[in-house]
This record gives sequence, C-alpha cells and structure tokens, in this order.
Amino acid sequence: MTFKINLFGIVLIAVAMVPQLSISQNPIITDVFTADPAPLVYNDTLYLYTSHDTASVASTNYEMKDWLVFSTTDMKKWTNHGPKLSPKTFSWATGDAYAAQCVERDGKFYFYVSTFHKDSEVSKGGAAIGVAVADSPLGPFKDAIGKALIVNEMTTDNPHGWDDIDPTVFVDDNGQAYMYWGNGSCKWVKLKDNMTEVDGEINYLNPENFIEGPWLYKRNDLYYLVYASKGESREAIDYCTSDSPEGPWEYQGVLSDSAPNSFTIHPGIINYKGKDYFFYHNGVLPTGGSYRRSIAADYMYYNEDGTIKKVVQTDQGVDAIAN
Ligand code: FUB
Repeated sequence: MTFKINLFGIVLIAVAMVPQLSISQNPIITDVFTADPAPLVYNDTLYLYTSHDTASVASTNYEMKDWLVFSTTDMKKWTNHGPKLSPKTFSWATGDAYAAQCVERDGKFYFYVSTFHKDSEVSKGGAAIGVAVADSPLGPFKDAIGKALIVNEMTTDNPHGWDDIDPTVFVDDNGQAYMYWGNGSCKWVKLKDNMTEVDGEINYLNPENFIEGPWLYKRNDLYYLVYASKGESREAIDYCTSDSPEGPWEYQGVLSDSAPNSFTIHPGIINYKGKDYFFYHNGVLPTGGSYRRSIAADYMYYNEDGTIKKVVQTDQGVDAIAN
C-alpha cells in the first residue's frame, strides 16, 4: 500500500511538471542577451534581426556592439547566425548598435540601423540612422550609401541628441516606402524607390504616450503604428491605426503591458504561416535586466474591426509549427 501511494505521488508530480518543462518557450533566445526584435519572413523562413546586449551585470547602461540574426521555420528551433552587422561597418558611425529592422525589396535586403555619428560637426555626436544592403537576408551587409541616412540636425523638434533612433520601414502595395523612427516624438519620411534616399520633408507626430520604438505595418486595408509608450512606471506598448501610411492616426490604446524586469519593451509584429506573432523583450533570464534583455514571442489576435486584442505575455510562448 505504502509503495502504491508513493508511486502514485511520484507519477502525479511528474505529470504536473511535464507541461511546464516541455512547453515553456519564452524567452525564445537564451544563449545570448537580445533586444529590439525585428521579424522578416522571406522564402518561408522567419528571420529575426535583433540588438545584442553585452553589458555586465553591474552595468547601468547599454553595451551593444552589433546586430544579430536568428532564423526559424517552426517558431521553436531558432538558429543563431551570429553578428551580421555592426556600427564598424559604417565608417561614419561609433558607439552602440541600437534597434534596427531589415526589409526586403526586389531581392535586396535593406538593414536600417540606429547608431551614433562620430563626426560632431555633422551630427553633434548624436544618434543617426544608417542603411546597409545585401543580396541575402544573412548578408554580407555593406553600407549602402557611405553616409548616414538621417543625422541629428535633420530633425529639429527635440533638443536631445538621441531622438533619431529606432527606424521601422514599410513598403506599401503601390511601391511607396515609408520610414518611421524616433525617441520623444515620432518622425516619418518617404523613401525613394532605391530605399536609400529620403524623398521629401520629414514629418513629426506625437501619438499618445509615445516614447520610442515604432513598428509600422499594414493588415487588410488598415495601417498600424505600434510603439513603446510611457506605461505606468516602465515602457508599455500602445498603438494607433489609420487608413493611410501617412496618417492621421487614431489612438487605439494599450497593446501590451510592461515587460518583467526591463524598463524598455520594443514591438516586432509579423504574420507567419497563418498566425500573428508579437515579439518583444523582457529581462527575465538569470542575471538579466534592463541592459541584459531577452526576446520573447506571444500570439496576437485581431478583432473583426481590425483592432487588436491586448497581448498576454506568457512564459509558455507559442506552439511549434508542424512543418
Ligand atoms: O536597445 C536600445 C534601445 O532601447 C532601443 O533603441 C529602444 O527602442 C529601447 O529598446
């Protein structure tokens, strides 16, 4: 009898533990600290371009030397392709490798990055946006224009030097490309078809609670501007919608609460093999925190009118896709 109870107890404990051990997927990258997720689907593979946190546990600031690329075909097994670009690739750049996004157009891959300008006469040492180009999603990437695409002096609405960060680029169905970016205020500009020159004036907007990290995309006929927002005490994610990539934007509220153990959170949204995914970062890995962040992914669901249900951040993450 005693033996039977013990065996039953052991089985119960084992059964209780199995689901947690087998389905806990978040964070999705655990071998390095990653942040600022930017997903791209190309040829049935999901590529994830990320920032790379290398600050020590004691550090109170970022240390971000390069941008990493990961890929998956099932949302479970992630291949780490390593660093594919760094500020050193840009002769004019210095300092940290902040948020970036890679987009494909006509078989070329344009990697828009935020970093810092070394020439104080050009940029007062402020943040700048560069663009690198490659023939493959994994590079090799080279500086597409040999100079920054956006420097600090080009935007005048904010006095601080790091307001030109976090580019997101979207190519509309008619071929018109748009770049949104910014910290403190959101800025946008059209890009020429070559993807490497701005086309016209820079525009400014102040979506409700906007802090940084915009992500621009289209679903059906609705455009979405998702961004890191003020939150309660740490950044959260809010969003707006519009009938045009040029606005006006209608504020739709909070999409996601703050991420555990990280002051920042940063959105990356994509539909892959029929499901909608919300990528973000948190600080939950052992020794993690605001400067040692980790990317996670959860499902995103739309309402019939195109608004988005609030994202539930989970430890379990998303299911593996059966290929
Ligand atoms: O990763 C550095 C900065 O933190 C990014 O540029 C912001 O969006 C925030 O995530």
